[in-house]
Amino acid sequence: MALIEVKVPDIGDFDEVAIIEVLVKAGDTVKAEQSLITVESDKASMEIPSSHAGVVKELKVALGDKVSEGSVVLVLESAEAAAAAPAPAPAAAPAATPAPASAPAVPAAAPAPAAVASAGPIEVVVPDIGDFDEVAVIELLVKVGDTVKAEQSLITVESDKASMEIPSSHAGVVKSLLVNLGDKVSKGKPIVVLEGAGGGAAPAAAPSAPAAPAAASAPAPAGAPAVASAPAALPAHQPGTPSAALPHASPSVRKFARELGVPLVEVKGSGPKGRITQDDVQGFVKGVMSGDTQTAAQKAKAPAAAPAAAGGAFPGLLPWPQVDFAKFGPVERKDLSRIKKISGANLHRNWVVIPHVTNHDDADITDLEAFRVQLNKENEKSGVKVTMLAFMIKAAVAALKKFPEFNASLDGDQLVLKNYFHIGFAADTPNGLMVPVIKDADKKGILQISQEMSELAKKARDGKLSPAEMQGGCFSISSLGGIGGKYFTPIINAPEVAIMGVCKSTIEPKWDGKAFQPRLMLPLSLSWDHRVIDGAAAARFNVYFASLLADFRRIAL
Ligand code: CAO
Repeated sequence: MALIEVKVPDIGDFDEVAIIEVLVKAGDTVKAEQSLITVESDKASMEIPSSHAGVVKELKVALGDKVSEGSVVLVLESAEAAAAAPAPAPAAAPAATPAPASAPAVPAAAPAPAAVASAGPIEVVVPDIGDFDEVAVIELLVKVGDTVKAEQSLITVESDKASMEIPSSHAGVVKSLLVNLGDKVSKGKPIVVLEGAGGGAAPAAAPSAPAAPAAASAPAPAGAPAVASAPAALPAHQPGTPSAALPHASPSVRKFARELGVPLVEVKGSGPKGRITQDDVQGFVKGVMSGDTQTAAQKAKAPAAAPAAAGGAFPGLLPWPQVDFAKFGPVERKDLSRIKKISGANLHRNWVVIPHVTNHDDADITDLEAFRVQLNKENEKSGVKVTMLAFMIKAAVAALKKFPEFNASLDGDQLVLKNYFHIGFAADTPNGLMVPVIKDADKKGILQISQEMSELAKKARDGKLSPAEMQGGCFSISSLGGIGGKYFTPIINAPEVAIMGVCKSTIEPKWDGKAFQPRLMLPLSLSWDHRVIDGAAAARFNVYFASLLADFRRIAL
């Protein structure tokens, strides 16, 4: 084990940048390139990644510290040979390194602003933004007709690990905007055309607070590309009047907000300088869901315009009860696990957004269970145990093939029909619910599926599932069969459109036309998205699924 000092790599012209987030703590295991801290200057924020994998032995920095190239961030106990590691090499931190090099004030591209104050049309281009080849435009900070000062921010761009504002090289009036939200830009790409500065805009001597001037002219969606790209995420929430303040958040928080469809402009930041943290975004989601998140603008407007809207997101709903539980008896408080917070937010969104319907049915698995028991006896030595879930995954593939609209996702007015068959299964873990995905289940046999399932379930319980192992699912199965119960309503795992819930099989008397026979019956609960699937199709899907389990030979038909 070697002790390695992880240092701030070359962060360009930035002399001293403030640490605004510390993303790891002593004892954490980090991967190479995992982000350790977020630093921020006036116009850019970036995450500083680890140059090595290892365990954090000691943190050498704290929130608010100023760091520059070579500052030691932490000491890592690493199995990697120190020699093999290019210490704080930029190679280990490709995304973080170049970003700020030119981000602050467009040194190369910016001629003296006053000199061009009255010139004709001027194209402002993206300056040298280091090694970044293509970065996405995530905010448009000006609109046609706006008067901008030199060095006023025009757009915000973002890569994986850094976001930066691109300032204007000149003062002037915006004649046309040459980029749109979501566009990819790189050095030299024209952003706006400016016409000679009017009035007092020319002496752009004070490129001070970057956010303020931009905000003054920020168009409605500024800072909230998430709203534009993911309107379905929090549809019940009525965005208020755009805030006058630019949202201040790190790239990872922006990404998190985008994934949840949270408009950052409406989130109140609790971090330094009003910075929005992940907790703020989560709090916002909770508030929206409980009807308790109104912007100041909405609140101000509410009494006159919508007196009934006390519930905010859900007009007419009472606010969430605020109870002092300790009044009634002893209590203790426990933080929700990270997984619970994330899965909770997703489940809540899915439940609120998707019009769920659940059809219940039963499958006669008497013969299949006998076959499964027999199979396990034969395979005792292999160590691979086959449970009913593996058969259900195969049955799900066959049913998806027969009913393709179940193997689909909604994308606006279009249905994306998938020609692959990746099946997720809900796994109960000490930290909460996870859904690993068996990829290409159509190409795998029962034994291989069983083996993969037990490996993925173990990884889930050990907290070792990679994001890739939870992505790409077409349809999910949530089996409570090993626990008990009869029927339940599983929540659809968006963007999938259906999920099969399964409970414990029991022996029940079934009438065969002459007498009651003891049959092993498996309760099925299929939840489906009524925007995509009709009740009749859902009933047919269930009947077909059950018929496959009743006679598994049908799978081969
Ligand atoms: N009926 C009766 N018995 C069943 C059954 C069913 N439908 N499904 C499984 N069983 C039995 C198994 O055969 C096994 O019995 P033995 O130990 O005697 O062999 C036992 O129950 C335990 O099975 P298992 O749960 O270990 O295996 P599985 O393949 O059925 O499930 C996994 C694996 C990971 C899905 C499961 O462990 C799990 O986490 N389930 C919970 C999923 C969940 O939380 N869903 C809710 C989501 S919504 O909040």
